[in-house]
Amino acid sequence: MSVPTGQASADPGELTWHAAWLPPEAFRALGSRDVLVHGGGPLVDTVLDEVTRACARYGGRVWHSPPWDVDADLVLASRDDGPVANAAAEAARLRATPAVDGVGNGSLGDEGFLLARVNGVTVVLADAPAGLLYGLFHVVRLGAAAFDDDRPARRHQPALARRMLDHWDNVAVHPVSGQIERGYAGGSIFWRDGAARRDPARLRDYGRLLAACGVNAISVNNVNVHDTEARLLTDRLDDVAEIADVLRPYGVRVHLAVTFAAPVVLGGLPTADPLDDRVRAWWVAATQRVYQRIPDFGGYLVKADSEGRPGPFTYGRDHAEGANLLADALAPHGGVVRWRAFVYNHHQDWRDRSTDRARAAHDHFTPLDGRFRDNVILQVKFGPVDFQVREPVSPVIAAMPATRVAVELQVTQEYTGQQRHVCHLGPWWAEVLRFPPWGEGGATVADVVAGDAGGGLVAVANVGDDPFWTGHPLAQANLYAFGRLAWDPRLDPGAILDEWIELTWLPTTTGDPELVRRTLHEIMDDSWRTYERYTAPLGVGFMVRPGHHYGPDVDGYEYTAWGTYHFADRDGVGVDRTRATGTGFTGQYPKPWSDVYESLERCPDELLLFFHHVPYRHVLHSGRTVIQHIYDTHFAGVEEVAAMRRRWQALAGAVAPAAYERVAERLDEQFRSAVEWRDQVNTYFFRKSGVPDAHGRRIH
Ligand code: GCV
Repeated sequence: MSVPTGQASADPGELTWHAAWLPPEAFRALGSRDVLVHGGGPLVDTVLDEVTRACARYGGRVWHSPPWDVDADLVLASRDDGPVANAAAEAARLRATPAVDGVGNGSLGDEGFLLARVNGVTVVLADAPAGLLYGLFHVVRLGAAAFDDDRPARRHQPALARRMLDHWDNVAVHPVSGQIERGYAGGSIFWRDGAARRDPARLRDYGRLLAACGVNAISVNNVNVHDTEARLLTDRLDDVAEIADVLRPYGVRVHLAVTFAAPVVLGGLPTADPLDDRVRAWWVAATQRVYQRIPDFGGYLVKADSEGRPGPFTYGRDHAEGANLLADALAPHGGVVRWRAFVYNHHQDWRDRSTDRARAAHDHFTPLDGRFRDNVILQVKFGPVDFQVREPVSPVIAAMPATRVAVELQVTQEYTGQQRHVCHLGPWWAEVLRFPPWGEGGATVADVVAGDAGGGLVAVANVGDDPFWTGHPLAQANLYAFGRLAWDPRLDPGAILDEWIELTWLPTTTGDPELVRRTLHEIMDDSWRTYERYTAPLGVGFMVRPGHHYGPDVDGYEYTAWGTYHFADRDGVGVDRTRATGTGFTGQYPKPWSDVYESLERCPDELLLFFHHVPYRHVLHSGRTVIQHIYDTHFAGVEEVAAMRRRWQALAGAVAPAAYERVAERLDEQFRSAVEWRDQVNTYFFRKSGVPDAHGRRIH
């Protein structure tokens, strides 16, 4: 098997995409060493292939057969692979003794590995092939440091067992949502114009990127399952199997988004009622066929009774009955059903102030806690509304102790600049994952979704067929950060960004690596907060243009059926979600947050307008009034984007011209858009409130 390395090329017929975070140069340290690989099976073959290619390029040597006691610099050994490999692993272990002793006891799990360096040998031991693959990529991340000083043995195991990307890719171009719903990086890498793309080289390279950041599952089609995509479950299953075959060597399991109406639209049944025997039999048979074709198929992903999708409500059934129908069909094969909790009324009357979209998931799902089968994962968006740049953590995460819950993030930047703006989301996700739903010192969001008992972390993917994978080259870092945080939510987002920079912007691609690193940090570290500053203020959200969701439109959704988000009038702004006078949403949180959010005094500034309707002259903890905060942050946000642009310009000549130009062009657009946001938001609130800017700056 040969693995492409994704280089941009002027030569037609050559690979035409950039290498993202695994250019050949990233393997230099490893590839110039003597390496021993022990173990068998497709994933170990992948390890061997990676090592072989790196060594061919950089002058190292590889062994994959006896003698086991060869004098290698790096030993990658599987402990579970029969007596021969065990003998090899034992030799490796002995070489690393005493470092491995003690730490090496007990299982390393399906994906864990142990790394040590003793007496000039770096040793990676794993109990399962996937562990060896992740161990290999860890060594790549360490670069030359993996071969420096002795290193005490350390166990590396993922905190979250399930680390998944959902592609909202359509097989057929949809008249409204296009080839990828909320896709900002060109076409799909899986599908084009109604057909499978059959581009295994690119897919394999993608699988490699995913494995190298820790992602182990993927769904290959949009949760809004249209007619063509529905058939992936039946007569177009071969298309899915081909993708699974390519991604399998990188430990990535394929899932499918399915329509709840499949028995009707595909099976010709008169109903999709989950309690109807014919419907049950249809799902059992369809699922059997899937597993015959794809034995390690991951399972189904379902968006039901949500934004017009079919679901159990049509038949007077609840979501536990709906999810369990699919769970029963999947259970004999070890599959899971990922059932989305994104259920809300999108036919609201804006005049009715009691309807609150933020409440909906909790209202619908918490009464069902304990009724879902074990192989149901309830997939909950991280916030109660919809992937805004700032939201509180969804109360559902803390309210379903008897249900396996997964948290869903949005790597694709639908509401965070659509990959035209730099908005590095690692710091935001780290904050969400570390949030303690039951109060400081208690379990965190990451704890809820961790391990086999948890549903893990899921994100909507941001990749397309763009040469830079993600449209904006710097948006790659969001995908990388997602994978790394899903592996270990305690990682420091700044350190993750460093990893990405070191793996991606290698010395061979720049004349001045230190300048590049410093500049990327200066541009990216705080870019999420910068984006927040020049867009919707203080947690209020959704001031975007309806439909495509790009650019400002303060009242865009205010009087629509989709929900009302700021209630601004001449006196004040914000949504009253208190129990005392509002929608009662604060009551969905456990203490202390139900009290913190209820209280005008204790509510954190950044979420104030999510929970409270306040006068413009309300004074924040920061000491500023709400209206002055709006003005100040919008002026500051634009200044920050101007600084980003200047900083990037200093890299002209220091990075590859294609990447330089792409980022420069996007920063120009980000600046234009930030000015538009600033002027529309400031003008809107100046006109509503009549309160002048304390600093006398120009507001139109
Ligand atoms: C796939 C938001 C997006 C929709 C998306 C939906 C979802 O509303 O705008 O495009 O649909 O979320 O998460 O299902």
